[in-house]
Amino acid sequence: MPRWLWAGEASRDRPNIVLIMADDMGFSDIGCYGGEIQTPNLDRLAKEGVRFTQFYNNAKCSPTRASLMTGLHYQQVGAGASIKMENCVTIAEVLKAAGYRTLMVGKWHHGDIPVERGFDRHFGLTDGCCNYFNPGKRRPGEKEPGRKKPVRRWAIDDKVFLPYTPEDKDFYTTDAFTDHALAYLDQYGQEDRPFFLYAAYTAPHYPLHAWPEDIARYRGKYMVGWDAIRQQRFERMVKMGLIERRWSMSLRDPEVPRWEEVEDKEAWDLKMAVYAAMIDRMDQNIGRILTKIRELGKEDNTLVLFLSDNGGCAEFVHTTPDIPPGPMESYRTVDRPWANASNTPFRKYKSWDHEGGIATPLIACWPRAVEPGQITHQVGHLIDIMATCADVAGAEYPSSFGGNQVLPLEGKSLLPILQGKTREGHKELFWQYRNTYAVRQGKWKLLGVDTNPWELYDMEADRTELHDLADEHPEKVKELAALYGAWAKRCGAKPKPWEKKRKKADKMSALHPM
Ligand SMILES: [Ca+2]
Repeated sequence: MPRWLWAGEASRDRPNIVLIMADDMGFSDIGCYGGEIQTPNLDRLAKEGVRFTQFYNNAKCSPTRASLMTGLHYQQVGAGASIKMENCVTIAEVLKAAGYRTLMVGKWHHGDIPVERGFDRHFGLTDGCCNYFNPGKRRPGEKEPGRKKPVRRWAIDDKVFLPYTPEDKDFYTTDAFTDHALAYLDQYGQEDRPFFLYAAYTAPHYPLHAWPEDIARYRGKYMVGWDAIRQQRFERMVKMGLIERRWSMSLRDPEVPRWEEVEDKEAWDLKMAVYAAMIDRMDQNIGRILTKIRELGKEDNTLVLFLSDNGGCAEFVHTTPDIPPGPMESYRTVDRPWANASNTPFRKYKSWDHEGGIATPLIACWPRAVEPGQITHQVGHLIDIMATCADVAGAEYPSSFGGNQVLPLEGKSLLPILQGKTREGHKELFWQYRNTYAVRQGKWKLLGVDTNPWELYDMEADRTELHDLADEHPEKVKELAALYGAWAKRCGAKPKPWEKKRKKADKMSALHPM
């Protein structure tokens, strides 16, 4: 007897939806994806729900958020802190029209603000990143907050702050976002209608900021070094059934030294300890949300989704090179060696369309409807989240909204997968971010970077993208390249100088086959 008894009863007993996103978190950071970071709350969600092993994002903060919110490709709607999304509706607009209470905390990263795009309430950052302890101006008696940009935009409902300086001396974004989420649930959680809560944490995006007690729990744990951490994660992932041993783990990034050769090991240990503490703290806060939902008596019919917006980040942004990571006055990144470990077993990072950039954990838990303890290898993409939310809510995805045309939905509902069935997946999936671009069709993935020759990978045999088969399958390269070109044209992946070079490079390689 299937447990998803709501079928046909959508209008009477629609689920609450809680969508939680981490920022710049690697594929294997959390415990239930092989990480050594303690994430008991996410691990419990995984145990009681389904883990996806081939779920994809858009490799970068705002492109991911645009697709996530709209079910479209970000190139169709626009993405960026100063860009207003067009030709689309948001999940909040669709669910609000269907009678949901729509709530958001955390990072938005679009040019409009959440309450203009279907959310009843919002507290958080509308920009790309900020100081965790004080996103605003220096407060009396305190040091200057570390920062990259002078001002970060923030919003509380319809009020915009440039910047937001919290009064609370114990302010920390991850905690504050959750405090507001819990206040919203206290206020609206018992209404006679379902709620949609979008909690977009900024953790563990730089700067590396965490509470001392959380850092202390990881200090020294990373003295084993990144080579050992990568190997340990790989072994755990194989054992969990998330990856296959026959895909060799990617080699250490060639720009990263062997741990044995590293000086300042304690400084490197501190970096990863702070990063781990940020994820640990996020998990503690996710626990607070889950507890609140249980207290409201709504756990059974609440769909919780958790994912990351892009892979681990290798960027080097140290505006305070003399201040160690952790406190408010510092501004540091975790850097390439540890990002390489975060993305175990994959290659590359945030901003790349290799698996290290676009593969994310996705956990879905819904006690009433989802069989516990599943792992699925079915392929999905964040354009599917809108379709899934509309599907479970019995909500209509409109063809126009507020007098504006809305582009047809690109995503497909994940509900069959949640029900343990095989879904008819996407024929192809596409990515493009700046000078990196890719298409996946079944087991094949075609990948381009700048004007380098196309790379072709068999994802069934080689998910870690170590064996380029482009020379062995020129027809497949040609077919997928044509599909990519048609998609880029249809969706407005804008021509860039590198695209002209790409065409020229293809022409040259056709003339001069290697
Ligand atoms: Ca991000």
